[in-house]
Amino acid sequence: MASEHKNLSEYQPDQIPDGKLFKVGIVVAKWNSQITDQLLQGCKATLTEHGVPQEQIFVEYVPGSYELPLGASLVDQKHNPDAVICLGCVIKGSTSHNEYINQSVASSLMQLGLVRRKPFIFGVLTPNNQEQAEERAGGAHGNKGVEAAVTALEMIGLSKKLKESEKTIGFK
Ligand code: RBF
Repeated sequence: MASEHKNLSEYQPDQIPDGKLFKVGIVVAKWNSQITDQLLQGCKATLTEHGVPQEQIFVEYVPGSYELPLGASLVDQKHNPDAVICLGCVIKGSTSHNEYINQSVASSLMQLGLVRRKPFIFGVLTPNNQEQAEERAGGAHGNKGVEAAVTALEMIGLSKKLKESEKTIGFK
């Protein structure tokens, strides 16, 4: 799966639902903050461009990416947003810590999404080095924070559309 060939930062804005009634939580890891700050900037700018009001975006910070799922769950409990976007950057080191962190974060966010029936977006970079991280945080490969925001908007749109259609099935 070569993500370098898929740059969702170049998406079709007219196909993204209007976010003026959407509430979105964002949880940001402080590790590699030079990178995660860029992801956050791209993410917030994209939500705002698509109409999500500033006061309906809730940003919280956690120490590292491993803490993202719990942070996301706490934000969900506090604000009941339509989606929670998790932003982090786990750079591969000389030990396998990155694999443990990435796998547990990915599977925990998937579980949260299925249990809570709302999107918990995996916006975690998993680069081999700093250069690859920079390329994906506003560099040659776009900004994955933008992509995380677009994914959240699309998934909220889908969820609202399906919930709306549920209401119209059956006797009136
Ligand atoms: N957190 C990150 O978000 N990115 C990292 O690159 C990262 N590297 C780590 C490397 C090691 C060896 C350890 C022990 C932790 C690292 N963490 C990293 C922090 C981790 O996500 C978490 O905050 C701590 O393990 C405390 O639970």
